[in-house]
Amino acid sequence: MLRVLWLFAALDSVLLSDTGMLFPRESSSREVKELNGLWVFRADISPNRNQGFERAWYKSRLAETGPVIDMPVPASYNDITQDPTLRDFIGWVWYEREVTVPARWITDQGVRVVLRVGSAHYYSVVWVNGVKVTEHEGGHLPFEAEIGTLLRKEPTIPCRITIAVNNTLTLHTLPPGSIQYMNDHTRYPEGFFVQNTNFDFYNYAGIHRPVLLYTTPKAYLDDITVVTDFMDNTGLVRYSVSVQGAASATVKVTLMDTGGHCVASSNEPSGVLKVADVNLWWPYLMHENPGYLYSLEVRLMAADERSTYEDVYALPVGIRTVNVTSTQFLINNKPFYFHGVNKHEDADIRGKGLDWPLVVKDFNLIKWLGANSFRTSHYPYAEEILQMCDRHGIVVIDESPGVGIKDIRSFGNASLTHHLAVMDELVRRDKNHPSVVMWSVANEPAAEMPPAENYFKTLILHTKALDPTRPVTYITDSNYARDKGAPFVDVICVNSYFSWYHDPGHVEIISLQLNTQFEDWYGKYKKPIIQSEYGADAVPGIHNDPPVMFTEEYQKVVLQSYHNVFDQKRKKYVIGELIWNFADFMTTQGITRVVGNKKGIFTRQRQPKAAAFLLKERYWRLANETGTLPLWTKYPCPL
Ligand code: BDP
Repeated sequence: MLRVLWLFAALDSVLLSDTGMLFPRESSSREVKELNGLWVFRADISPNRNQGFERAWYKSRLAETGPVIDMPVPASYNDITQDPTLRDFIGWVWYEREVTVPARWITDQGVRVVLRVGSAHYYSVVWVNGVKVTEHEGGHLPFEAEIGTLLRKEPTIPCRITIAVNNTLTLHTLPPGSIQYMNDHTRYPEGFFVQNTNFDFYNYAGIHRPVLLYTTPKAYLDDITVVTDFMDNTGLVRYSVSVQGAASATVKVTLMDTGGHCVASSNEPSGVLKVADVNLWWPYLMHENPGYLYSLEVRLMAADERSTYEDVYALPVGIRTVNVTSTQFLINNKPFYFHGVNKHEDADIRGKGLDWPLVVKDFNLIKWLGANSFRTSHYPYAEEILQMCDRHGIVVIDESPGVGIKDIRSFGNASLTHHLAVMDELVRRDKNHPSVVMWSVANEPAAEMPPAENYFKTLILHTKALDPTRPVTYITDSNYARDKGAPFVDVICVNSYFSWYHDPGHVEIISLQLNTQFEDWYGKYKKPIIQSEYGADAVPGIHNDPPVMFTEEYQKVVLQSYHNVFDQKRKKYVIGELIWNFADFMTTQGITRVVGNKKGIFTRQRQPKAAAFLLKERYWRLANETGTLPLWTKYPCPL
């Protein structure tokens, strides 16, 4: 065990940062340089996986210390080569890229140059020209470091960026895992170990999201927070701006509508903007013009003894409210029914790497399906995806990577401290997205264990303190009577797989068992309920009628049986249904998985199974019944 755990022990603990994490955007004062494309790569295959650190691979070009291969960024490295040891590799891998930085970024002392990694799974250490600039724990959120000061020390050499990434999961990581050494040398070779996990998706690793350099002036807009509300026809945008690098500064904020007209402005760093005749942000299928976004243009002016600085940042702002009653989920005071999907960041070849063609295809499929929402099961997705949700009006339940917390040792202080830090990072990144309407702190933890009560109470109260404007939940699968965390959540989210993991083949029991599930949870907690997962595997192209498990027919009949009960309960306190899963996805190998989980209504290549057509019919029916169709559906439409 110790042999792999040193990976973390050797590193400084991560300090919580109270700085902002604004998405890098170009403006008249900011430049962005993407570093996506081919990087140089090597996995550290030494027995203790530590040769890279022992021999300081970061001090020179990676190609000078051993063999290297091409590796695309962003992408998981696992499925890129034909090498089975790289697919299932556990330990440190090394990425490197040389960049030529525009000369003015270096010569102008008034410029900050920031290196940003959208995400790398799981633990990262970053060097620039051999000097460590940052490290980060967590595989799904961005991290960054100012590197301009360093580059100015040696302005003539190119900027060499080295990133070491380790995918090892321990009892205290999120998600948790454990490394198991097999010490019976009659059965396993010396040093043989495996990574155990308690979650049902492949632990893809590498640099999963864009890496980029961006500039800001020395005095800069570090963070912006907006909270929105409305009264009658007037929108209210409560904002606050935080500035770094200036002792005194003036801030001007202007809220523009989509036509570029100023609708409100102020010269204060915080305050409330009033918007007459407000265009609210509405979900897709709830309004004919969903996803309306204003632009909050923030301008900072500051000066020091040497120079003056101006920084400009434009933040998209959707004006909407979210409220929960004991039976309803309200967006802009109107009942919202989640008819949506659970997803994964997952696809052939690129694994969990951000891929624009895939992202756009998925949004087209979501809209085709008539879905109005998704949950970021089981970790935060790329911020680029949330921006798409903001624009298209797709409602999001934003989930932390707290999945597979099943071992009692993962409920201890070390785990809780890290989980709280992840919630800080998640809220800091996603707080301004109108599409995000609820935080989910975990999926299917062992919520019956005694420490779960304190763990979830602390975690949920902390998340509410970070963001008092959104409800908080975690996703449960356990018995309502034993669930220690449920008293603290705002919305009960329940996963169940009747006639699949229980009573296999017996779809006739679904109606009774699902009814009991809802009545039990509602009876005990009097909180609205989302069916946050349900479904069945279907291997595409396998048929049998009468339906048997793993056929397309069986998947359909399971869905239909659930829908009958949803239709009774949605008139009462059930506020949503999210199918498991949008698409087939890769998992660890095991006897219950045939090249991954096949509960997708689309294949991994995004082709529909029979269930997709069933769901499409239902979702459009729900939309017609409960919502307002977008303008384009009134024209010859792509349905
Ligand atoms: C649920 C989990 C999900 C799994 C699903 C399944 O939340 O991650 O993929 O079961 O087994 O309990 O298909």
